[in-house]
Amino acid sequence: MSDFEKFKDELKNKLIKAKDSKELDVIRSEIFSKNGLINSEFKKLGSLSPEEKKKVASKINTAKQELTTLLNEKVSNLQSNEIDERVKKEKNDVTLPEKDFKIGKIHPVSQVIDEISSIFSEIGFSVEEGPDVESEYYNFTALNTPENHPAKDMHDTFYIEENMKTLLRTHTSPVQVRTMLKGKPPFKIVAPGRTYRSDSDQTHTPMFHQLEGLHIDKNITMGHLKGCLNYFIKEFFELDQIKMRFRPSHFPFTEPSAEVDIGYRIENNKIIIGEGDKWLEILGCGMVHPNVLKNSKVDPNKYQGFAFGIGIDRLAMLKYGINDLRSFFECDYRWLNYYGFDPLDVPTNYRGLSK
Ligand code: 2U9
Repeated sequence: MSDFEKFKDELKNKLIKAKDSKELDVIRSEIFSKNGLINSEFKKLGSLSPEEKKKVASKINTAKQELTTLLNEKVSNLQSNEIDERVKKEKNDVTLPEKDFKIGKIHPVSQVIDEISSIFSEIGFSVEEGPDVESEYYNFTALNTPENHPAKDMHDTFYIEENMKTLLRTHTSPVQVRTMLKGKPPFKIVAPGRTYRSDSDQTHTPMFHQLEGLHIDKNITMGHLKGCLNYFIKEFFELDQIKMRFRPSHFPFTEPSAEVDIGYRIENNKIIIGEGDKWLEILGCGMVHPNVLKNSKVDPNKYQGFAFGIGIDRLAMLKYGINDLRSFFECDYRWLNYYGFDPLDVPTNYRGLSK
């Protein structure tokens, strides 16, 4: 056996025994580099006769072919072994419980709904809920809204059916009507939830949140309404004193109706609530219209009361310094991490609402 044959067999054995791609790289160089087996053998051809040259060159080419095939097989075997090893090592059992636990955050809108519900529960209001998909009757007719009222227009209301009998509620007021129809006075409730209007710009989103209140009993007056809202605003902004004013307004479901403004001023680019000579509108209210009481099977000669409506999203922006309404609905985890609240800190008036 020639030296060439011996060296070739040696390299074949090495290839068979190679355990990883590093060993293969060394062997590849012993075969194919400038001074490797194949090139060294080709260099010797110059000193041979033409016939011998042909014979030996053919032998070298056959050996080159054999070694190339063996090397390629080995590369592909080792690669699939390495992949199998990695899969075994890095295997992830998705059914196992999460170890690296990240605590979720409460959205500022949910936090503010909880805060306001807690404030009103302190003075005897309970929380009622109702469906988002409502009938035209509970959303408009029962609330004394005339047939030609602009709010009923297709451009403002999302109708679910062509006949305009089913819609996405434009306010939470149907909840109060439903509550009165299924019970007997007195009523002292708040109704938080999602509401919908066909409106979308910098300060309006097609879905927004409201919290409405209703207090019906014998001898309830505007004085009770004023006291109740003054208490609410002070508690909500966590202040001892608040400057507030009632401005006459109009809603079909209340008479008289008013909008409530609170005083504020700007100091070092920051808004200071409760004092100052600027006014900010924060809610609407009024004494429930006798027609609404009649439609809710409550006798307006025996009972009367007040109602109010609060836009939650705007209030949340104001209290927590959030300046883009649309960020509420973008589901950006980093935003929620920054503006969200700890799920274990349930707001109560005793402990401080937003501590
Ligand atoms: C019943 C009777 C009366 C609820 C009221 C308002 C005034 C009001 C707005 C506040 C901001 C809507 O989100 S907002 O744009 N709401 O101004 N809401 S009185 O009156 C009712 C509700 C139910 C049975």
